[in-house]
Amino acid sequence: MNGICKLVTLSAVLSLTACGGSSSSDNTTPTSPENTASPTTPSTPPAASATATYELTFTRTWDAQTFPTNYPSGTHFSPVIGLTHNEQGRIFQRGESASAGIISMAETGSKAALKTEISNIQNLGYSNYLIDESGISGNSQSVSMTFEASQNFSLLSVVSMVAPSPDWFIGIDSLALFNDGQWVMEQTIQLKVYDAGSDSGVTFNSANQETDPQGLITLLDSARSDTDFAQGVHFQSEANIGVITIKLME
Ligand SMILES: [Ca+2]
Repeated sequence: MNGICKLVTLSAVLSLTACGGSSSSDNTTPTSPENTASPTTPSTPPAASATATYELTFTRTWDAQTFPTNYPSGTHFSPVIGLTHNEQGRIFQRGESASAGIISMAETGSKAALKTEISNIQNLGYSNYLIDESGISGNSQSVSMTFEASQNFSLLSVVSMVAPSPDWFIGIDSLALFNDGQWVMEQTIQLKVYDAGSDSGVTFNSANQETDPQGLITLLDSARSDTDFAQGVHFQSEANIGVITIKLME
């Protein structure tokens, strides 16, 4: 019971008096988690809040020391764009074709086409929150933002172009923020580099070279003379190019 009280306290949705109440109200009820969670038990703790606000911090770990091969000048990450959504509201998926909006973001850093696509997703009822923020410019190491989620739209997807690059980007596809009836308190996501499948350039500064027909979204693989990436991370150290941390705000 102590453990359950602790969990409930951490969730910040129920006062301690409810734990006391449940422990004294019904002596015949076993205190198994199963029973406590039953929706038909009168002493069931109230459900988690319908909505949640998170702080998201995106930090680059990409530099000339960790990824030396053909490290370009002017490195940065394009403006961050994303959404909270349901299962139908995905904006990209590894192994699938990238949308025009994802391609535009991955090749040029432009958010315009992807914003239109997200607007369409919202009109279909699959999302109600747009993330539209700055990226990591050349002279900074990180960027922070807040976003909102709701139980109906509890998946997080965000993307940003690795720049300069032919069609490479980092992203999170459908991270679950609401698990087992509770909002995720904090999570760190090591970012891998994706290839959007629309440009066949092999180094950061390759000239435009359209992939025709368009390929699928993959983790970035590279010849050793072109970049240090294999399966989206450093081929040897497995270092990541960046990291995103999300924290539930009280
Ligand atoms: Ca490519």
